[in-house]
Amino acid sequence: KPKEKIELQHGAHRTGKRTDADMQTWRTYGLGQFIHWGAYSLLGGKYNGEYYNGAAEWIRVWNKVPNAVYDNLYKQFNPQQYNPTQWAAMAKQMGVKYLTFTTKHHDGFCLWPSKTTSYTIAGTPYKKDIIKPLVEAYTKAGIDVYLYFSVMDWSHPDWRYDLKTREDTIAFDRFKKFTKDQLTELLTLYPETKGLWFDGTWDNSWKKSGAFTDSLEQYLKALRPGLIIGSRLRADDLGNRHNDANGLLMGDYEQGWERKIPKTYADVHGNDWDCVMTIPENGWGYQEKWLGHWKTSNELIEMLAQCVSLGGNLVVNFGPKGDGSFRPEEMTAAKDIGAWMKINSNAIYNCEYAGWEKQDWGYYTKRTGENKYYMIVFNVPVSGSLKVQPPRNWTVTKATLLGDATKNISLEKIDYGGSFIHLPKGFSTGKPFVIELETQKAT
Ligand code: JFZ
Repeated sequence: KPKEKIELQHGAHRTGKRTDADMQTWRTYGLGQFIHWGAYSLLGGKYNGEYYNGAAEWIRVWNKVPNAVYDNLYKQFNPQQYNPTQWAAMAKQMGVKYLTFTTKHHDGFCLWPSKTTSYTIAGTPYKKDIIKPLVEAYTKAGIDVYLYFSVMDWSHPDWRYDLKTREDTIAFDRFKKFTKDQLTELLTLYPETKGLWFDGTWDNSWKKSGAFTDSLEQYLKALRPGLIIGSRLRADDLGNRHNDANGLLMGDYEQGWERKIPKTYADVHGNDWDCVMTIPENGWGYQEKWLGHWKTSNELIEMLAQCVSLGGNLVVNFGPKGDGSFRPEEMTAAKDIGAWMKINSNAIYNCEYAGWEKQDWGYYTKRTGENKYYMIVFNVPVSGSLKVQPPRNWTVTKATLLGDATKNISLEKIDYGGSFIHLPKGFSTGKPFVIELETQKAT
């Protein structure tokens, strides 16, 4: 943050959070699903018999698949197992409230029948639009849909990484129009879209286009009032991204929490935010072999608890195979998370940062607009007693185990307005569990 305010024409246009109904809904989600699907899914991180452990959607660049080979892959895209109704049912069972889906990744392949290029789903043996039935199925299941869109486009002759010559500028102007046309198509074809998730906006060409990024955002929001766009779209007059030169967020929520989670509430700087997370270490698109560590369901549930406890949402990524089916590990994660959510989702949906002193047993969340607090417990102390220390003048009046209200959880008042929650002897669920606290504030 600079000492003196820098005059910007294309900086943040708002201080603080959005307060409208659409953004309030976004805050209640808690859990989301990301899906990366495209031509790269056909390779599954493998080329010429060799596996590689980078992000599978980057294989064209990182594993040096010849462009002529990669750019023709889509002619084999024919996902006979693609069943959007089933996808939505799986997501619903898992308990997700929003989906972000790749309409076009860095390779430029469009999963909708765009009129702006021939590099689309219409040119595949499958032919049919992928996006429309997906948006419809998820919307019908009560899950909000957000569209991922990569600005960077390896397939387009006018894409530039930087603008060094007059020719670059002329080409990139054409590219801007192409981008705007594609986005117009998406919002027109899929009017249920709640927001756009931008990516591939880190290059100098885009950073030098602050005025355009600003006008594009305003145009899209006028086209679809209430539209939600994170901080990865714009650049300010000076090429700053996410936060403008005055340290203010440009966008409706902070989009920089990628595969990492804030540790404290101070880390989120008062912004709305979500964290997008892969199950394997760094793979978004389908990888035939998960090399390295991949997260267990309990790890993912802990990440969910941590995110919601700090006022954010967790978005878990899935990378379906080229044929449209999900790998068993992902189906298991979805099932486990869903089973947990079935009992404990009161501590996730419509919950926010609680503001109570963090304890070592796990994470607090608080139901928005109510005096209900939740303890999401991951580590039971050897003593079997969980300490709760509300701020001054608050008291806990009742503690109940979610999923089994008959379990004898006793509440003992201790010094400084705190309490101990005593668990029954030998209590263990083998899973994280949640204790709901009813509380009162002395007046
Ligand atoms: C981007 C993509 O390159 C990747 O393929 C995937 O789609 C992911 C969701 O987004 O990767 C990024 C983007 C930004 C950061 C890191 C990886 N970042 O800001 O640290």
